[in-house]
Amino acid sequence: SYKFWQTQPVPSFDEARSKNIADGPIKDIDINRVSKDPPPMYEGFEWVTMDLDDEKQLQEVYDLLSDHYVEDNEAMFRFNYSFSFLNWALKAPGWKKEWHVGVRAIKSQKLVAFISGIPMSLRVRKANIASSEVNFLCIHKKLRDKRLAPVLIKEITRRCYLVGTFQAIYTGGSLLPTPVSTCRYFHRSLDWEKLYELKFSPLPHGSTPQRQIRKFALPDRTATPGLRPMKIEDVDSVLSLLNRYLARFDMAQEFSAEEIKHWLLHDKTICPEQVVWAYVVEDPSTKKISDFFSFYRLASTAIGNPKHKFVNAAYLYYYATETAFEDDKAKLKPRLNYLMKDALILAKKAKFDVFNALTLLDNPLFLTEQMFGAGDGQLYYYLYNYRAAIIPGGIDEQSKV
Ligand code: YNC
Ligand code: MG
Repeated sequence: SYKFWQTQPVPSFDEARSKNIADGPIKDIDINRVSKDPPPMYEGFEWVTMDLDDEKQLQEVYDLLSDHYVEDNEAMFRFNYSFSFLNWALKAPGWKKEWHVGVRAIKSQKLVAFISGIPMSLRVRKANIASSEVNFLCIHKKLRDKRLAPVLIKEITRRCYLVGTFQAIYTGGSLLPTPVSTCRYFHRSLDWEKLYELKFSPLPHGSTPQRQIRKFALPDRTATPGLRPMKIEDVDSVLSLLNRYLARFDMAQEFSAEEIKHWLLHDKTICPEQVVWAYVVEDPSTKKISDFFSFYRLASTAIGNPKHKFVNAAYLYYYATETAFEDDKAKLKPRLNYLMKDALILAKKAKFDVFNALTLLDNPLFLTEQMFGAGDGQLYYYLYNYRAAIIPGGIDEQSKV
């Protein structure tokens, strides 16, 4: 199997298991030899470049994804990336129209498949890699299992190569050759009763609904002194804090000020519906920013649920704290627990049903204490045309906790 992936510049499972892997590109790309034309499309279908500045076309991508994008294994929930979310995620600084690739049925002009990339500066250990972050690969349910996905992947690859981007990062819930890292999803109930009605949360044997509701109850007010919503004036402080914090990890995005502003500050002109929430902790006397955290909104459709249409989920996003650099390492864990409890309180106030987090960054230091439970979903991280020794993901970390 892996008939397609076998042919691609990615490490095989065997290769990835070997020791002494030297990080670096797998193959050199000569731009002059990259085809100027897309591969042939199946009869009756055509390639299109989506113009996501056109609301109608963004709506078409939304419609495709809302009916056909990622579902859980039992087909109970399907991601419902909002129009605002897509406008935010697909039009990040430096975005290129050419990396928003669609397939239309020629006759009806209906959009039936999509794949996207956005440019990003990725660091793997000491190497900085100009990459494309590939996401939102989606094929209409009626066109599944026809080997269209490899054609879409080849086309986005060609369009990346053409402009000198020879590496990519992507994530997914299915195992392919070969993850550079693996994380597990954790979930923290905010509205236990609704999650129970959605069959997202079980009633543990021997417990009662009342007891579960009480268990996940949260205070009304946050506790961290100096905590307030992030403002545009905080961008440079947050940029410095986050880039220093992320330097502690083997793989991370490298942010510019423009990217911090885009990814962390809610902008009504881009997102009519709020997608991202960010808070900073400011010392009242020195005015220095000592910590920040953020989360974003990604709802899921509750497929066929008679009572609820959506699960309103908050996902922990970037955060950082100066305690990570202090000599007294023991300060990091209590500080993170303090901050994350406040994040939960704010997410609850913003009417989220559940707060999700992965096992990456320093998350294993607070997941259990803040009553997150392990989900059944794994998230695999992949690099395209880049070989890298495996980065111990949070899963290994978590099993030690
Ligand atoms: C997947 N998610 O293994 P083999 S995540 C990569 N990522 O190939 P067919 C995938 N490859 O095994 P279907 C993949 N899913 O024979 C499947 N594949 O080598 C591989 N679902 O193709 C698969 N979105 O067309 C197999 O399958 C081949 O009709 C089979 O289509 C797949 O966005 C899919 O989960 C996922 O819409 C489109 O099932 C479809 O099933 C679907 O016969 C629901 O394809 C939505 C969904 C995926 C979300 C995501 C990241 C995508 C990354 C793609 C790889 C990018 C590489 C980097 C390129 C740029 C390089 C530079 C520079
Ligand atoms: Mg197909």
